[in-house]
This record gives sequence, C-alpha cells and structure tokens, in this order.
Amino acid sequence: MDAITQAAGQLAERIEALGQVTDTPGALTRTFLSPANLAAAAMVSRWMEELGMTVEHDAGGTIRGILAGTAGDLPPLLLGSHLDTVIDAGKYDGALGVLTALAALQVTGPLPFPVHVLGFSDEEGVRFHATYLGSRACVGQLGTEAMEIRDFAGVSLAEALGKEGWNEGATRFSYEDSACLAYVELHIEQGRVLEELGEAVCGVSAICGQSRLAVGLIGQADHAGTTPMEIRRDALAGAAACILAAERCGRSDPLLVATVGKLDLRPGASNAIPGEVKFTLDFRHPDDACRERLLGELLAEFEAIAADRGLKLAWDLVQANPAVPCDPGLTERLLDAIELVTGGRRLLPSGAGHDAVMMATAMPVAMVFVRCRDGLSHHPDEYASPDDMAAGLRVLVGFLQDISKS
Ligand code: HGY
Ligand code: MN
Ligand code: MN
Repeated sequence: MDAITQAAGQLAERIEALGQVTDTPGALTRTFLSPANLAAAAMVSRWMEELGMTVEHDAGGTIRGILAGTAGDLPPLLLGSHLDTVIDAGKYDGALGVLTALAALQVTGPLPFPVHVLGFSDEEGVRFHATYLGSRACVGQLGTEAMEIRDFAGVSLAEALGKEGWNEGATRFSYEDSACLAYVELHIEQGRVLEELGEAVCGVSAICGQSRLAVGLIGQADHAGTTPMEIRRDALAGAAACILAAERCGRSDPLLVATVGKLDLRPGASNAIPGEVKFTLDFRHPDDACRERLLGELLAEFEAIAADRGLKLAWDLVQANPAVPCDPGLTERLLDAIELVTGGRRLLPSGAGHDAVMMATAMPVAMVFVRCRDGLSHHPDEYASPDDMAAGLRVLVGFLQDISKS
C-alpha cells in the first residue's frame, strides 16, 4: 500500500475519532474553550507528536504542531483550520483541514521550510457570536473591545480567556509581525457546486465579506388574555417582521445572504406577551460596498418597524470582515496540483468564512475545497467521501512537494 493510500486511510479513521469528541452526547458540538474543545486539541496534539512535531498550546485554546525544516532558517508555511464546531455539527467542517495537513506531512516528511499546523480554538463564533477568535488571537486582532464581547450568559471574552490562563506570561502565538511563507487551508466546500460539476476538489478565488449583528427589541410584557391587540407592544411580533424583512432583503440581490440563526425572548411564558427579544443577523456579500449599503437599508427598515409598533430597537455590530482575495500566485500552484489529481483547474468563491480571513491580515493565503455531499454543512449529515478526502490529500501533498522545489 503506498504512503498516500495509507495516510488517507488513517485520515478517514481520525475524522471518525475526532467526530466523537463532543460536549453533547448524541450530537457533535465543540464550542470555544469547552471541555470537548480542549479534549479535541489534546487528541490532535497527540497525533502531532506522533509525527515528530513540537506541539504548543496558545492561551486562546489554539494548538500548533511545528515540523522543523531541513534547510536552515526559511520562513514557515502555515497549514490548518479550526477544531471547534457549530451546534449539532458535521465532523468535517474544520477538522478535515487540520487532519489532512497532518496526513500530508506524514507522506512528505520534513520539507525545506518549517511547517506549522494550526488547530484554531474558535472559528464558528457560536459562543460569542464573534467569529475567528482563535485565528484573531494568533494575528494580534483580539483588541480590548473584543475582550468586552459577552456570551449569552454574560461572560466576557476576557473572563473566559483569563480562566484558561490568557495573561501576559502565557504562550501566545503571534504571527502578525513574523514573515511566514503563507497560510494554506483545506476545507469542505459547504456548497453544492463541486457535486453539480462532478469534481472532487477546487481552488478558492476569494472569501465573502460578512457582518454579524446582535439586534434587540424591547416592547411591553403583559397578560396574553387581557391585553387588547391594538395596544400591545409585542417584541416577538416585531422581531418576526424584522426577520421577514431580512429574508426579503436577502432575496433582493442574488449574491446576498441574510440569516437570523439565533433568537432569545423574555419572559417566555405561553400566556405572557413577549416584552424583549434578542436575535442575531448574519449578512454576507462578495462585494463589501454592496454589503454595507444593503445592510444600511435593512437597518432603516428595522427602525421603521420598531417605530410603527412602539418598540425600542438597539443593534450592535459584533463583527464585520471584508471580503478576502486568495493569493493568485499560491492559487496557481494549488491549481497545478489539482490539475494533476483531477484534471481540472476549477476556482470557486467561498460564501463561508474561514480562518484564512484573519490570517490574511498577516500573510498571503490560499484555500482548497473538497466536495461534500449535497453541499450540506453545519448539519450532522455533513459528509465527504474517503475518495474525495484522498483527492484533497493528494492535492496538498503535490502542492507541498511543488513549492519545496522552489
Ligand atoms: O459561518 C461560516 O461561514 C463559517 O462556517 N464559520
Ligand atoms: Mn469551517
Ligand atoms: Mn463552519
């Protein structure tokens, strides 16, 4: 059995093993700094050590394995992805990128340049709704305002990190001022284009920009049985009007997506009119100016809905990230490797966000997508076939061997 086939078999086994590490038995959930998040980091650390890597833990929960280079002091190449998941997740989103990087190094062995494989602690932003916390920490982007972000239980990021030892003396990965070759991330496509095209792997042209907001509506809680409809200030009915406005806005531009993924209300009794609602808004478009213009229009509509219903509206822009182009030169080298494996040179934009967005603030980035069944992701039925995972591995191995020559 050749080295790649063997490594591909082990990769499939490790995806299954890591997919069992969860905070919620019966479903896959690993959120920022949760016990399962830390256990997943420990499991991957052991696999990194088996490869002869030096393993380090960042105080923000991210791990990295370093495989020393063979040719003196060349700048490192970074590979990896995230180890956290959404709620009731699939087992490939994030994990496939980290584990394929390890599998590729198992095949290539040490390269002329050092390779850092990163397993980021939080890319999804489930706990704080602010995304990329792991990679942001690694490029010095967790400023004081980020530290004040609070999760739905009211715990600040500073408190959560402090509990994990995030302090002046702690190990902190900091790539913002270090000259790295690049950051290259392999990830499932999380879309259905590759499946429709019948292709297993492709390159990525750019990653969509996104805005993440926390929206609040305050009305008046009251008795469901004795309060006439015309005098109510029902915060949930107002939120429903806003959510349908967001859907209409999303449908107004073929490249726009608008999603309300989380909603909480108070008091939450079946016989009490909701007096307070909080919901999230995830708003994305490949063109930053369009995204900002359309978001402004939607927020103006929220204001009008609130005014019409006698509700108080408040919203907070939790995070906004611009669209990020992938490095053309690196992407060409990846396409060369893809062509050798699949015969194609397909490039797709990414509607999903990735840690490459934050790493791009410090170095050139490039991405590889692997086909996933029905394009399904952020769902327990997310699936990439062993053959497609092996194709992604062959591309990464070919790419590493190619750039090792120059
Ligand atoms: O939300 C996203 O785009 C990514 O899966 N975190
Ligand atoms: Mn992901
Ligand atoms: Mn995801």
